[in-house]
Amino acid sequence: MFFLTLDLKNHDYIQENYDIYDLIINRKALKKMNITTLGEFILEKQADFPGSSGELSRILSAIRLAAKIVNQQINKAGLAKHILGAAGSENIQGEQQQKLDVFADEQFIKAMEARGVVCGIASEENDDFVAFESKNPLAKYVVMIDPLDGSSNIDVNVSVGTIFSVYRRKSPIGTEVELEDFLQPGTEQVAAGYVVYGSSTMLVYTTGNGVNGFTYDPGIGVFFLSHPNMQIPKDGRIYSMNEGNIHSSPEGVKKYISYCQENDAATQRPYSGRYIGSLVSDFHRNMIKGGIYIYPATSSAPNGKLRLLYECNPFAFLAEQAGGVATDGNKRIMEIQPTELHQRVPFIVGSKNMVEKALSFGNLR
Ligand code: AHM
Ligand code: MG
Repeated sequence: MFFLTLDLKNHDYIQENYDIYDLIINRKALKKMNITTLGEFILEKQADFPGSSGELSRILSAIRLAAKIVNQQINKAGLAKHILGAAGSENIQGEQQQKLDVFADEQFIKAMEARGVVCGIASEENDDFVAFESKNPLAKYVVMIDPLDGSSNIDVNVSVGTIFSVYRRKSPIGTEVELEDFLQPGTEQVAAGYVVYGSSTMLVYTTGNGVNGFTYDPGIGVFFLSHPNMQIPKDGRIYSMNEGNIHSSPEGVKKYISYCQENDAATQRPYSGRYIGSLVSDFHRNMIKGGIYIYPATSSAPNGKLRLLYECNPFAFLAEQAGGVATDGNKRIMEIQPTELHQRVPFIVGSKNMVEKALSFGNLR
């Protein structure tokens, strides 16, 4: 039995008892209340494409499932490390404790493989892509994933995230996937999204028709549509960069950051500096409030730090779908032809007018 407390009028909580079966058969009631679950939303969108095979829907469902499992583990990370695992490296069941990024990687890969809907997956955690001897030899999609971005933040109880994107394979269906299936420019993405494990857990994704965000209710294990048709404000007052790198950043970045810090009442400067150091959280905040995120080339990371395939392309797709801009300083991120799986690029993403202003200083990379 699950206890769901939904206010039928305000979407606030009131005392109502549902079990999961009630929740399923009461879809019509939820619709009347204007409440949509992620599962319903995926199916509704699939119905917009008559004749669709449903594979993409099943990929999104697999991501949803793995995200719930990862979310549950992240929420008890402090317990596992400091309390349950205090006696040694084993947890209370006597199992070896795993690093959460390895755990997350396994969950997403398992969920994809089990559903037989993708023919391969490339993960930031692994040197090479994994080819599935698929249960479905006709599987036509590949997935790129950063299973737990910013995982060093877990030790200090700061939000982390999962980032994913989906492409159609290039090599013939029925054959084993090849590197070229993964080395596609971001313009070829079919879907992209992220999960932010924060003060609430949210899943935000696009399939190229806008961006929608869903908030997780842990009490009943369901994501609800909470942020329909997300748009990044065209202007913002937040800049987000690891300023410890400023002296080794390109001249254009130095000038733009100085511009952000100047006093100017007309443009409401200085802007606020906000850097969580957890890309998913920094991006998510800027999506909602408006802002710019910059990770430039630096002396210690001459091509930037962030990975084109697992981090920059999915966020570029989401940003553009929400009215924002993503560039490496010279070129639209999504038009870069990848040459290797773990390729890094300088990354500037966010509110359209802010990114364009940054570009106007030139020499950003
Ligand atoms: P990771 O993929 O190894 O977790 O690194 C990516 C993270 C991003 O979440 C974050 O924006 C960036 O690294 C922070 O880097 P830095 O500590 O150099 O500012
Ligand atoms: Mg990462």
